[in-house]
Amino acid sequence: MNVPLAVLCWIAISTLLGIFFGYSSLELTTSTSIVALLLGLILAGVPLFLQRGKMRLQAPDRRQFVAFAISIFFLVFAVREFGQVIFVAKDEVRVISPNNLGDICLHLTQINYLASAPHFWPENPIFAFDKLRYPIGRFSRPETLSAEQRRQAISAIEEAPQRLRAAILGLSEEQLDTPYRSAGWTVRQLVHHMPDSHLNAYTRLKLALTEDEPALRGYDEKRWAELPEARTAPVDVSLDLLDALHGRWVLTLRALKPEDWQRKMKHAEMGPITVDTLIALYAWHGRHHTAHINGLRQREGWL
Ligand code: NI
Repeated sequence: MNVPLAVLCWIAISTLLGIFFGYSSLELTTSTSIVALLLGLILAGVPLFLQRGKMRLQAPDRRQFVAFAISIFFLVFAVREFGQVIFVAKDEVRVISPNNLGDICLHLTQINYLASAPHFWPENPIFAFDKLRYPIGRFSRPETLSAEQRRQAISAIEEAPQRLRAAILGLSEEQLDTPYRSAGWTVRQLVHHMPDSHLNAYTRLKLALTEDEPALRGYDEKRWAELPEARTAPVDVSLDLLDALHGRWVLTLRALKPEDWQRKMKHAEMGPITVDTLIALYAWHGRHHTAHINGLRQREGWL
């Protein structure tokens, strides 16, 4: 490994560590930046250090000397130019003209976002579209749940039908046929999607409890939601279906033995999952779609 390669590795490793710190709870601060630079230096320097016996320093020939002198000249020039367009004023990094350096302003903004809240998603307003689509955040997958987390997940599943009823209470037929976001499902499609999805979830639970690591068959939820009855049927049909289904589902869950929670199944998209992961997913799923409707009501002032 030669010196220029080691310097490139130092920059790359330090950058990756900086990004890691930025996303972690440690955050990107002056001290974590210094740690990232030092760790990068050590990791990139180790191969050089190990090779030190094999390396022999030779006096540079004339051509190497000229190349070295040109590099130093260019470096001084570049640092001076950058120093003029990028400067620090009152603890803030500023750029003289946003048009000067192409997308350097964008990169500085992104570094700023990484270094100081709000982070990239979902708090950052740049990602408002994601906020509409994932109002309670994306599902984060647990492998196991504590007894308390299971209790909460089962309660969420138990309450889901009445929360959905409350979310659409008093909406007119026209309001029910309004998409919750542009190019998204209508409220009616969301309501009919809930039993579509949860009937599959209930079946999956039963399969996991009665078979050895069953392979779960996926289904095309988008096409289910586009079938004629899913776009037009009265919402009460699905609300009643959901009441009965969740009643039976919760009875099943409350009767599970401790060892049942770790029974496995092979999910089409998620790979092998446990019963714990399954109930966490559907506790999230009910809240996720109900929040779509509540968010629409709030934005449209249908309160
Ligand atoms: Ni869904």
